[in-house]
Amino acid sequence: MDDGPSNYHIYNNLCLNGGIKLREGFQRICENNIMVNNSFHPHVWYKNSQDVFRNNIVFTEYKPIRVPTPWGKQCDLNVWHNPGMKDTSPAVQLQKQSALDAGSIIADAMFINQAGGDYRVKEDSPAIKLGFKNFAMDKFGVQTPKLKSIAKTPVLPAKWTKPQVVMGASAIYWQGASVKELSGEEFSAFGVSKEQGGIHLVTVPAKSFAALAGFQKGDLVQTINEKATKTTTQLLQLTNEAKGQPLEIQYVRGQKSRKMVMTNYVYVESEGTRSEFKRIPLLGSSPKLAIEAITTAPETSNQPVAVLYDGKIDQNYGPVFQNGTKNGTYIIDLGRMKPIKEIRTFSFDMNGSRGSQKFTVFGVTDKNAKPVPIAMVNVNAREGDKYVASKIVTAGRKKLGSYRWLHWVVEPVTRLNENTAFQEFQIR
Ligand SMILES: [Ca+2]
Repeated sequence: MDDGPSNYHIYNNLCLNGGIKLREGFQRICENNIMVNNSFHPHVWYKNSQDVFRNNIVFTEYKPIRVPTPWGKQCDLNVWHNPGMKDTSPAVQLQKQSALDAGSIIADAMFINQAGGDYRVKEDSPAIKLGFKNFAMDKFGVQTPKLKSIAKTPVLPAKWTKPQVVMGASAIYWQGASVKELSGEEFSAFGVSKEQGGIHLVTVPAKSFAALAGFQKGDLVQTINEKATKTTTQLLQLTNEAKGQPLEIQYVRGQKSRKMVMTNYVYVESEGTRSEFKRIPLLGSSPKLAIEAITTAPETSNQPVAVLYDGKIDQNYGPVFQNGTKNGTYIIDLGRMKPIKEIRTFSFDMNGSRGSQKFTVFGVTDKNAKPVPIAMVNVNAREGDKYVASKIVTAGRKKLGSYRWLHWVVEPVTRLNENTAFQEFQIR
């Protein structure tokens, strides 16, 4: 609802991929709706708008734009659907967003038959306990038989196969170590204040860049080049911003602050462009390692995988994972173990939205070996960018490692959970 609509009652809607947006206005009651693969979008509300948002089921965090907290008269008793979750937990992130939602929860909403389009919830659903009421799934749209006969049937959205709520489900890697932000009681466990914070190195595998620099499991990285690393995003960004210059790192081990200088590390450069790449051009055939084959899991659509190593950048989808697919994986086979110095990835901003890149590259030495995390890439296409390029390198211009296979594990990059239109993978 755009531009000032007031006094509406919005209820019993099943939104297939779309969310519900309420722009500025007064006295709207939005309740008992389901926003599949999407959420609530309050935009530029007035203070004291008296709006109500309750007993809804959302699939992601809220998507607000400039709404003063607390949000309206009531924002509460909503369920953030997290498929497969056994228990329920308070929707802390929603509470942070609205400064309300004290009774809202994260839980599996227990839909009766999501794949078949029946989004009624089972009797023992936690949504019912909060006051959600099932509504008919066959009374939508036009009602007369004549109109029904010519009405189109909507396409049901792909079912989300993985929980979308970040609860330690998807790992974050830095220099081969898996890392985690501190929360709750962990601050005092490390002997640091909430203001200082830090990133916990949860595992530090032998021979990883983190281990080679001297880090150990349980270390807490607090600053890089004198800037705080309170979030994993900051940790990765500050590493990339150093562009190969030494990283002066302050960290905590055994409740004592320590320092080290890291010179051999992995970082990512990126470039968005309207036409030609200036800093990250396509490699010619000579420095490039030959790709023997690419397979994907699950299957991709639109174009064959061979376009990912034909040396060209198309204005097309490429072999793309279906909307909503998380952790789609491109598996690159180099034929045999080869030393790798650099990994380049190119994408096209198809429909002005699929150029952004969000993926982790893993190296695999043999069929039974565990994939080794090499680097995480997170680049947003800017307005007007036609293409995006990223480059994974080491600061010492040494090798990233020796591997036979590389796995590009990708995540959706748009609000509608669309995946990147990858155009070319290059390795040398
Ligand atoms: Ca290509």
